[in-house]
Amino acid sequence: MKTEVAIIGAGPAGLLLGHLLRAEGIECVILERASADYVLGRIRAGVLERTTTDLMHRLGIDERLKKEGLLEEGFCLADGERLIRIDTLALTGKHVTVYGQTEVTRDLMGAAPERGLDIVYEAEDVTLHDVDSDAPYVTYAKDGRTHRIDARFIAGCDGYHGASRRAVPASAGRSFERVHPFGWLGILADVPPCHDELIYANHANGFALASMRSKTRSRYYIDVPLTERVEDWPDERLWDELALRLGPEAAARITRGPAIEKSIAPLRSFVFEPMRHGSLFLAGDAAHIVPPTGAKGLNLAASDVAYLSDALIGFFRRGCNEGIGDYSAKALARVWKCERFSWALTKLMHRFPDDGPFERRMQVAELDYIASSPAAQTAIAENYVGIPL
Ligand code: RFL
Ligand code: PHB
Repeated sequence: MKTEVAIIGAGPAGLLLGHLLRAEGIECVILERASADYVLGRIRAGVLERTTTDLMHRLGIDERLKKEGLLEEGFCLADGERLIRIDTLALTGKHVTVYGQTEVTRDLMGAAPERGLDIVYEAEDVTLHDVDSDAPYVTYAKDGRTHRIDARFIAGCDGYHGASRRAVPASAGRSFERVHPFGWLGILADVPPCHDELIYANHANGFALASMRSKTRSRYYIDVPLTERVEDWPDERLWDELALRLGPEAAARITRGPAIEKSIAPLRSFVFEPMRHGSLFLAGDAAHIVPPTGAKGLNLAASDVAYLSDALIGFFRRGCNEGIGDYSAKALARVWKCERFSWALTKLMHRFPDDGPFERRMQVAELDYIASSPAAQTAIAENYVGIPL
């Protein structure tokens, strides 16, 4: 089989890219290792920047997002005692939208057949070949046979553990990485949220986040050492800890309920440079990971894909090579700024094992400064709603 762009991975990056290319009549096929149900079963991001909702709008796949997404005008930082509100709408003129990654994925998958976007699920042993050349190809196994797809370009949208990044020769790329010494234990429950805006809390016991998926479904997190297991945290223990860490105001409004999902996600900061090698492009988690503090992961995947689709549309529709050449530098400039923000917010809101009383005083002083300074609040707000493309 022959196509113009072979896309590896049907997460948000691959699905968005596929739709943006199909909207311009560019041929593409998505190869996904997992089943559609498995992809939809992953509970991940919850907060969408305007850049991401604008892409869904441009595609005309935002009917449910407009109806069910919750527009958030601000969020809170908590320091164990008080809530410090960051009024993102007043400070930047922009909202973020609470709408789960699962729902974004469901909408993009649902619209694929009518838009001629082919997705091959359960494609095993996806292998990239000749990415240095102008005629790369991908092989994969399905239904007991090996298949081959020839393409002009390959888009590696297969996440941190995917095959695409590994197809770049070691001498041609460089990784920057920090693995953080804790994970986020998340609980999803069908109970109303304790607050109508998100709360990121730094308490003596550690970090907590109160988030939501809708007015009747809540998502909460605490940080835990990587040695802990989900079984160590029966629901009641987790609700008690959340109530303590989020502070008295939020605790008074927490509704407890049984977990629909509970899992621990490790925290990592990671960037791979460059994001293009020959005919292979990397986008989303395949090229970079941010810790979830600040909600940038899915949104970065969307901004990469906005740049990449422009580059590919320029190439196929106008014969222009410029976007292809610029993609990596353009995407990385935004990636590093978002890495910085996610890292700074992680440092501010978590207790690191090596931190002593000095580092603690630094956190208290910074939170105090943020509480009193519109300039500091604006700097946080403009990063939170998403820096411009
Ligand atoms: P994905 O979503 O990992 O999709 C990659 C897809 O590729 C498939 N794949 C392969 N397919 C074929 N062959 C192979 N060899 C393959 N290897 C893998 C996988 O099955 C998968 O379907 O990457 P993508 O598209 O780049 O999207 C990135 C986002 O999923 C990720 O950044 C966010 O979920 C991060 N994130 C958050 N981001 C936000 O913007 N806002 C948030 O509020 C937010 N909260 C979170 C998060 C991530 C979390 N976890 C679990 C890491 C909260 C959590 C807890
Ligand atoms: C979520 O709702 O899952 C969520 C929200 C904000 C974050 C991370 C995760 O920073």
